[in-house]
Amino acid sequence: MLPLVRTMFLIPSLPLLLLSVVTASCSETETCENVQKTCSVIACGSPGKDGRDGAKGEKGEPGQGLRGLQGPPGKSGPQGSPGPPGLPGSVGQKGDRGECPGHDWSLAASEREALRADLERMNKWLIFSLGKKVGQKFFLNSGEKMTFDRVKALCSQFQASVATPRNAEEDKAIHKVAREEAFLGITDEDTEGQFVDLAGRRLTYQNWKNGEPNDANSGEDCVALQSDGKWNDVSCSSSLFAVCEFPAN
Ligand code: MAN
Ligand code: CA
Ligand code: CA
Repeated sequence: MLPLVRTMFLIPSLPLLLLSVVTASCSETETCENVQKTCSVIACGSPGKDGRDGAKGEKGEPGQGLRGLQGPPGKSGPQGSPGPPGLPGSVGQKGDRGECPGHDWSLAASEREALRADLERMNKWLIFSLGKKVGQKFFLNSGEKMTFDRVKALCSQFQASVATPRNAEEDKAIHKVAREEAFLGITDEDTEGQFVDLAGRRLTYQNWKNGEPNDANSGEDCVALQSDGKWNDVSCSSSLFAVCEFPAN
């Protein structure tokens, strides 16, 4: 190749001249020959400018080195929107009595007597229309039929107890108030066949119908005062009128 370049050098056209300048400058070196074997366009001589960057390579495989330490926790996020309102709280205690400065709340004796008389009259109306008073007891019928457990709960809700006759007079009064069948505050739930009041005391008075109590179907531990005025043991899950007894003066 070198003799060819020398021959071409004799013909002085510009491209050839350039090529020959390039080739001549390295013509005696082995390096240049090696370069020309691998890249025919490379011009020998002083190194050319850096080429443009190549296309971006494919993403590499994940590294094999040890995992770094966990970084510190990130900043807390923005505050969330407020939740729905909570359930209402329980009713608070009764407040102190209010004061009315300058007002005299004391009643004259005649006013107190008028009030007492009013209350007594109204109490009579109440007993006349709703219930029956015997001695220190006032019997009232709620007018609803329910199971024995519910009668107990209803009476205690009003600081009363399930009607429990201690004598014939109370028994008659409950019978009047009951209208139809009503539960009495008497059971043999604890010991079969042994009827006691709800405080567990022995009965002072009984008014069983003939043949009762019979614990029919082995499931009668409560007592009903029937329409005929007699007692019958019945299932506590029967639905009967609720008659409560209230302390009265
Ligand atoms: C009949 C009698 C009673 C019993 C009731 C139950 O009237 O056996 O003793 O309590 O049935 O429904
Ligand atoms: Ca029984
Ligand atoms: Ca019975």
